[in-house]
Amino acid sequence: MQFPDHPVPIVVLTGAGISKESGLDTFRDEDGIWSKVRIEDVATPEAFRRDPERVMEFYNHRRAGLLDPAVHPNEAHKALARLQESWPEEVMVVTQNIDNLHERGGAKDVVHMHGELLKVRCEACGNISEWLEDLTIDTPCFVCGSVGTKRPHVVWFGEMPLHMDKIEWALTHCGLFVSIGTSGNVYPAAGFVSMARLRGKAYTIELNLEPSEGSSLFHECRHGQATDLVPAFVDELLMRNAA
Ligand code: BV8
Repeated sequence: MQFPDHPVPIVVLTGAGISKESGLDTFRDEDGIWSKVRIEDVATPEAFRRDPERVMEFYNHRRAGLLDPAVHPNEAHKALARLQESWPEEVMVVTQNIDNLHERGGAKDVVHMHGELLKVRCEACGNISEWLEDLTIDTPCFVCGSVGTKRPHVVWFGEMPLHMDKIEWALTHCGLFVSIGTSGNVYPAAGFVSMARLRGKAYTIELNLEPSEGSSLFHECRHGQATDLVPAFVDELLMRNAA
């Protein structure tokens, strides 16, 4: 299969690696988040039922980290926004990240399949609202007044990721699938490359620091830092289109 020779709809999947050079930790690298805390203690519905304060504290810490003035979108986030703006076909950015660096880098309509760190949800009334402070179990819902029902608006292990219908439709209709900064360990995102290849007949490319779990599934892999690879890849795409 060849790289598409005309503009096609693109789906870009991003993971923690794209935000690493902005100062946010990845999960499964040597010094990553899952080397310091156990998934079972902080990122499952069972953990939240067992010890909500511990889970709140984990996300309060990460929220404060994201709001640190030193954390900015990097050249990879900005390059994807440039691609969205200049590419004649749709460019859907689907992210597993719960940070807001794609939006701050200028990307539009970002699909957050694992939720958003700066939002909270009330399990009683379903209200989702922006949240920039620490969250405690005593924080009442300002819509329905319930106490003890607010939680981070994130998808934990064992929960259904968000926007799956929209993502699967896009994967089935895209001509190019690009996976950036993800280790390919977490499903269903790790299965998107196969879905794009088999259902969408897309050309598939991995841009990552090192070969991911599923790197053999891609037509092409480029390895290096996201801030080098992504701007160069976007320039290449836009040049091919201009030629
Ligand atoms: C579900 C919460 C049912 C938010 C996270 C088979 C099929 C389907 C499901 C399963 C299956 N097998 C197992 C499952 C269940 C499970 C799962 O996948 N378990 C794994 C561990 C085996 N999945 C689920 O429970 C999901 N729900 O499946 O529902 C369903 C079934 C079918 C269809 C639909 C639904 C829910 C998963 C959500 C989990 N929530 N976190 C938060 O706190 O953040 S997961 C967590 O991992 C983060 O969200 C993160 O985004 C995600 C993925 O990690 P990565 O982004 O890839 O990060 P990682 O550190 O691993 O890798 C970083 C990469 O970057 C590395 O390769 C590194 O080399 C690279 N890198 C580093 N620096 C750079 C760089 N690259 C470029 N430049 C750099 N500078």
